[in-house]
Amino acid sequence: MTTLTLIGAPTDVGASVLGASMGPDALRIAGIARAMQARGFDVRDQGNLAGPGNPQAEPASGFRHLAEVAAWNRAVYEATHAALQAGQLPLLMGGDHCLAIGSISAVAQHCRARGRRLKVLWFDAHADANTPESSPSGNLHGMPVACLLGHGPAQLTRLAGPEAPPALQSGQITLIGVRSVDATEKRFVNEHGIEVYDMRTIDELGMRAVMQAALADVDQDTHLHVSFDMDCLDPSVAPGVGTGVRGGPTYRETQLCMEMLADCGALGSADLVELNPALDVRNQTAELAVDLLESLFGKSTLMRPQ
Ligand code: EXY
Ligand code: MN
Ligand code: MN
Ligand code: MN
Repeated sequence: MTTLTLIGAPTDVGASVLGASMGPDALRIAGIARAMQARGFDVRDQGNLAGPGNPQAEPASGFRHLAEVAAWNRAVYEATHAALQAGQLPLLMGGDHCLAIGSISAVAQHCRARGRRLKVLWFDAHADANTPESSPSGNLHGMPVACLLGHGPAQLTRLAGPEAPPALQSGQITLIGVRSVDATEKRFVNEHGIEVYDMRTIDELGMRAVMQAALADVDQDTHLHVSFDMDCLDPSVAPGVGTGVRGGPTYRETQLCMEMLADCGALGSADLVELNPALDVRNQTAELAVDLLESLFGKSTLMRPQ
């Protein structure tokens, strides 16, 4: 039986809208542990990591809260790496999306040491590909993709050690659901040749074809990491997020993504981030997140032929 480790990272230091710090407890209240047990996992909720509070400071030298973001990411890196080393499947409960720097750096280091191929699927309304030079806000939750590709401050690009290479090469990450991209991010994404299935592509091709293309190079030797920003969904179904953007995938389109990910059988780790209970209505976005995670971990309506 696989052990699924829940790691809570209750912080919003990477964002300017407050509230994502309450995400882990909202997921617990929505029954994440029971739902994952019902999927056949031995579930261990490690509780919440500890880290600095949110100073609510103005950006300095292009960043808001760099020291605090680095401290949280070090904690996330250590907890994620320890879970993987113990043969467990880590599920990071954010928290804002800056925390994926820590989780994915740990997954990358683990895969590198084992010679395993890593592929990251990044579900998001945003590209999260700003650098400190290009960011309009200084918010580090708008920069994790660039940091993981080696563009950013050393405190965040070298979590695996001073000599470690960038966590990812650009061919290892695919962005899905994107519809709010700064001009500078557009340039970064194009120059790095990052694979992006934006909302226009989803509209034109349909979610099934998009997911087939995104998963085309995933095989049984691939460690698949899913980094799921709740603002990927249309805000009409997921109101509990800090930076919602209209025109996102529907409930059913997102369920189809999760079901196709489960079918591919390569999932090794995941992040569920940007859930903001302060902006939610009766915890419905947390309940939706648990619903989607159930599908990601193999719940389907009917038995399906393999
Ligand atoms: N691109 C904007 C910025 O860098 O400030 C907005 C980023 C929002 C990021 C959210 C979590 O995905
Ligand atoms: Mn994001
Ligand atoms: Mn986002
Ligand atoms: Mn580069």
